Amino acid sequence: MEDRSIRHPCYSEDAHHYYARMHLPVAPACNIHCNYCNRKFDCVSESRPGVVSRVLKPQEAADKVREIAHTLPQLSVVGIAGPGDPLANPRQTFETFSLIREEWPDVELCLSTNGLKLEDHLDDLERLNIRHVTVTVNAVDPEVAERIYDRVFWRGKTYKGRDAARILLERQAAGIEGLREKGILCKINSVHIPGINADHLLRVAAAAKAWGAFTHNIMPLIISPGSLYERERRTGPSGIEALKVQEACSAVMPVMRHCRQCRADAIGFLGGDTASAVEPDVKAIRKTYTREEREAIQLELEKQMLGKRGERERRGGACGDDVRERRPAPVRIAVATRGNGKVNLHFGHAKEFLVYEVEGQRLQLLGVRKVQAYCNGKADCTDPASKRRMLEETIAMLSDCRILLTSGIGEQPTRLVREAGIVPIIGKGELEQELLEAAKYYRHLGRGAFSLEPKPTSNLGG
Ligand code: CLF
Ligand code: SF4
Repeated sequence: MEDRSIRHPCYSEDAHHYYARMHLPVAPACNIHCNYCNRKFDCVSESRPGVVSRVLKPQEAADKVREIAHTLPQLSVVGIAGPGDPLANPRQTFETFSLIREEWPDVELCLSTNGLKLEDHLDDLERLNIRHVTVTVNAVDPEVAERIYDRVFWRGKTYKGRDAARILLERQAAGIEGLREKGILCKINSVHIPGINADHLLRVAAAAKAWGAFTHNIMPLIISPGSLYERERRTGPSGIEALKVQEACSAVMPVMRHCRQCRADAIGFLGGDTASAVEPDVKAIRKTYTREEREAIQLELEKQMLGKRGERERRGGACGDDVRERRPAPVRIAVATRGNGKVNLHFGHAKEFLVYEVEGQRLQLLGVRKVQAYCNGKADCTDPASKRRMLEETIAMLSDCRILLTSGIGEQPTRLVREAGIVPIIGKGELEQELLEAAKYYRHLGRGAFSLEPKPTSNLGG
């Protein structure tokens, strides 16, 4: 069967290093009200769903796609994910998709919805050949859901409490079943809300499996300022808590680990974008690409990606001659990267870290730890005391990691990172290779007395 997701940066972990997506913020209205959302708040330094700088009209969105497709040859997916719910704005959403589909038949179209109106639009999705749909399902039990959703607007009426929850969950299930019948790939997103649905997410995972969903993306809660959850002083899960829930759910069904909780106007590689800006490396090329060049570049990237995957699979079972290499203890490594499968980001510029576990020759992405998102956009990033606090928070967030891989790090952060028992290593190369070498080096350190001294080859920061 054709692998429909091979170039989709969200549906394939490999693809996210090679291919980019763009979101078109054409859908301002929403038909439910989540207790963690307040779409009035718009801070360009933060990155979270439901936020957007400017809503576009369908034709403006189509023009934007043309501009980006010709300058970002890695663009493989165009999605609509807000800033409200795309299906609460069906005219804008489907008019935009129609324009894109007509002009760019090779681009994958993608939709993210709360699911309330999904069943009503299954035929539209099929007609436009939209093959990837995400539904955010935070609960499958109305008792849990009523603590997450304040209200639901359905068929001209507003529902609250248990009734609202029941309607939303029924509509979500019907819509997801409909996707399956039409052969449209479905990803389930769930927001992990400590104290509300953390334990319940296993049941959501089981439902996702029963629905035949492609993957389950469990995202740590990010609270919007002014939302009910902020007033209730709720907080998102720590990196470790998020990891625990993801691990538990991954026993039931595949879990997505590389989500960046994008804005509704995100453009570029996952983790490498800023609002409405092209990924810096690509901007520097200052070139426009024809359709043929785009396709040739994407094909070449696919070859590279599959080649790497093949290498990894061959390496997977292989062991070194040294018996001690056979079952080495896993090493957890945090990486600062802005994409392209490289270690290419300075620690001080990182707003997120990819956390990997390396065991022998096996690499597993465990998740993404965000820095800025947790400050809720409130920290004064220029004040030295705030900067120090953010630095300490960042290091605490990585406390379970033994190595930090980055393209550069200042003196003070190096000292604090080391004090936290994390070895900072400067890398500039291919991510996978750097991870393997860093883990090997760490194990080498561990055989003798553990040392935080710089590696003689000067690969350590300092
Ligand atoms: Fe956008 Fe979502 Fe499509 Fe991806 S995002 S509509 S499936 S193209 Fe991806 Fe962003 Fe996570 Fe969404 S990283 S928030 S999972
Ligand atoms: Fe906000 Fe999205 Fe929830 Fe609508 S579905 S209230 S936009 S988080």
